[in-house]
Amino acid sequence: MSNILVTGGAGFIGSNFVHYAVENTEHTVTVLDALTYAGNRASLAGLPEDRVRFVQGDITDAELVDRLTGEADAVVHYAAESHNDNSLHSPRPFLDTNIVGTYTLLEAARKHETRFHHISTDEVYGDLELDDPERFTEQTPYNPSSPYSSTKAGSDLLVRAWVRSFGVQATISNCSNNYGPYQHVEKFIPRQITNVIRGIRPKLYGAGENVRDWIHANDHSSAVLTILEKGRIGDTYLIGADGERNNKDVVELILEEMGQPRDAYDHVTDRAGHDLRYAIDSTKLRTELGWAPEFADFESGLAATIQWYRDNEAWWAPAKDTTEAFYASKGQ
Ligand code: NAD
Ligand code: TDX
Repeated sequence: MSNILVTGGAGFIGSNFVHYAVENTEHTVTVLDALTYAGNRASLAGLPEDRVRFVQGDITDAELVDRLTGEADAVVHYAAESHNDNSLHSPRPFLDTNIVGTYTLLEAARKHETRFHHISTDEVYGDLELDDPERFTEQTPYNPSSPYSSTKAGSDLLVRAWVRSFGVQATISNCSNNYGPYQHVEKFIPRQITNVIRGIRPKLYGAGENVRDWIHANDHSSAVLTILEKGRIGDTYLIGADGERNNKDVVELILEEMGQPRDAYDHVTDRAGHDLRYAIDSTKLRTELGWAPEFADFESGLAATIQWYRDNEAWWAPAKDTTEAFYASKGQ
């Protein structure tokens, strides 16, 4: 049994990881989270106090990070500014958290010789054509498009350098688009579900032909635990569940599942520099470490996610109006 320091553990994927680790392992968890607009203490409600400790603080606070890392057996680093649209409007926090925050954690992991796992994204590879025969692999060259993905790419490169230059015991994973409970209403799937609940028409950027490769957050969690236990130090692993869908199909599925006409959505102003397609080849993780996704059926996972948002309006309602007002100000 070990103590894992989970940065960003009050965010979407981090909180899903904490729930998953409590249910499926013996580990204890310390969450370090600044509770930005994206963090929510309520996402950790109901977890046993003897397994999960919550510390509110910033990953750029070197003294705090040093102390907590010194107390941990491993660090799993989720904390980030994570939304592409915000990065186009206000890039500075992305540099502070994603670059300086990762640097601060790496220095602590170096000093205390702590096992470090860095959570990253498929967006560092840029985008694919719709008919590209090859998907992203660990060998694909970095080619990020947005302030968000470029700062994630920068953080990955810092991890690689700290492994090579200072012997930090780190691994990296780059995952595709996650869906599931506790995702902020600014993101595509929760935005459309909560719009329908509120009687607002879903909003599709451009023609809706952009493809994302969807994976359930629990499958991301099981992959991260697998890499933490069995991954080769210094290596990168791509995480994906063969879940490619275009945005138009996803909106139509949501509308159908929620008993609305499939065409009851609006086309709105497209995202600047909008990546066309992401697709992950996760062969390395599957063959070398024996991982496989459990939630392979996107339709049933989406239906369960819709039900979660129906059942948990108190969790998402406080953020809904400000989020929609921000989108409306940009014609989205
Ligand atoms: P999120 O925005 O929902 O959560 C981020 C969390 O980090 C929040 O709780 C926030 O309070 C916290 N945080 C932000 N800045 C901080 C700081 N300076 N110090 C401490 N805490 C801070 O993000 P998410 O969607 O859960 O993404 C988590 C990680 O997974 C990110 O690193 C992201 O790049 C990566 N990722 C996300 C996806 C996806 O589909 N959402 C896919 C692949 C990879
Ligand atoms: O209202 C919307 N309408 C719409 O058509 C929103 C919010 C989004 N979209 C489109 C843009 C994308 O093509 O849906 C797709 C998904 O958008 P997001 O949820 O913003 O996700 P994306 O930009 O693909 O990035 C996500 O996956 C990779 C996460 O936010 C990142 O943190 C992760 O790295």
